Amino acid sequence: MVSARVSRGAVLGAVALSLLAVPARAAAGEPRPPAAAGVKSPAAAGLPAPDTAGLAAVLRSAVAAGAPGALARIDDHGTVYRATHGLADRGTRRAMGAGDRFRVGSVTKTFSAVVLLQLVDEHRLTLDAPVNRYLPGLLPDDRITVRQVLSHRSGLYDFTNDMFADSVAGFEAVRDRVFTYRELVALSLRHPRTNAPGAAYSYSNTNFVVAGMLIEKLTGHSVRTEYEKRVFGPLKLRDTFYVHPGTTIPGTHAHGYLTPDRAGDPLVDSTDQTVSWAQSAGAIISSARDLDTFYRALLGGRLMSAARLAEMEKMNRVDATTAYGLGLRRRDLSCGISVYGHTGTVQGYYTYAFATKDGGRSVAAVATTSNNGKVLKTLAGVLDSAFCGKQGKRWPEASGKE
Ligand code: REY
Repeated sequence: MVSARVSRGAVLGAVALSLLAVPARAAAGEPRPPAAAGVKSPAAAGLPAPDTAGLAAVLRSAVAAGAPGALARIDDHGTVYRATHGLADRGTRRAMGAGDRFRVGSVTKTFSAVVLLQLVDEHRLTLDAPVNRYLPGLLPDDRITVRQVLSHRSGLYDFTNDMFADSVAGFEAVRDRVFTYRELVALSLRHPRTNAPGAAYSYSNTNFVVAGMLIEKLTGHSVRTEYEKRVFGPLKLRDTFYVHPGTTIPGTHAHGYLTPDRAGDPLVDSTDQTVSWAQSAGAIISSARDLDTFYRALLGGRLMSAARLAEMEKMNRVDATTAYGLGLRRRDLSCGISVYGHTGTVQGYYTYAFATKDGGRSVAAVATTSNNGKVLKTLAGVLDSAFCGKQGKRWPEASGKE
């Protein structure tokens, strides 16, 4: 039986504890929560309390299913819950730390969408204009609009399907590669479009490569400069970086381990890579604290006008429990609550980062493997634990059984 210790203050330092769930007031210096600390907004009052034991069980199950480590953090109107399990580094056997940095994969797409929606607010970009108005001749169909790109309805084929058909060989072939955006778009255009512009949702990294090109074209700056100036800086995201084409994660971080396709083959330490295959579609590095801050700020209306946020939150249904807006997902949870955020997959890391519609409560979690569907499915349980409380689905104990 794993003990879950609960106390106020900073994370308990005792590494002997394999799991900590620590509610604490947001430390001084952290961005102010939307409501005064300790004062529950009406929305928060309507939400069940987070299920910290459930959160702990989800992380244990993710590790039992093959992730070397996992962490999660809930920010709820100034109260913070942190949980960790397993190892940050299999080499040194350092335990996972609640503040460890990691690669967030496609959570990057929300950051890219935020920059573009700010440019819409500044009248420098029109969502329903064709991409080719800003990037003449880039796409083979003048009808493809910016809005279709940001909502994955452009029909542009996802070039990563070919790239990672063999997970380890595909990864090793691009680990140190530096691609231009145009090279990535060219890989996509070798294939026919998956649908006519606007006709269907089809998730594709190519869309957010185009998003990065739009950012650079319209601003005259790198995406890194724009992320820093518009989001990382104003929100004081001290753990958040865009280092492309650098290959290392600055500071204390969790190692990521890619699961090979062949059962029984050893995990591959995939921490260091350029992530040049993703760039503005997936190369941001962050921490659970910063992702919680980011989504609370976004949904709380602090990153763009209310009208632009409403555009971002206009959803097309994807499946029974998921819908997609502009660089933003909605997940409809078992208890009837819908939350907004994004998932991310980059070799060695699965990330979930979601918040309530008013931004009052957010959760971010990572498990440090990928290419392991069982871990991905298990980690989704953090959403139920964070937002549905004890009304959420029950998650299995450390046996790893689903
Ligand atoms: C790319 C392959 C995943 C990951 C991807 N990530 O598109 C973007 C996202 C940034 O949506 C890789 N899968 C894995 C394979 C499958 O290699 N053969 O699981 O690490 O987050």
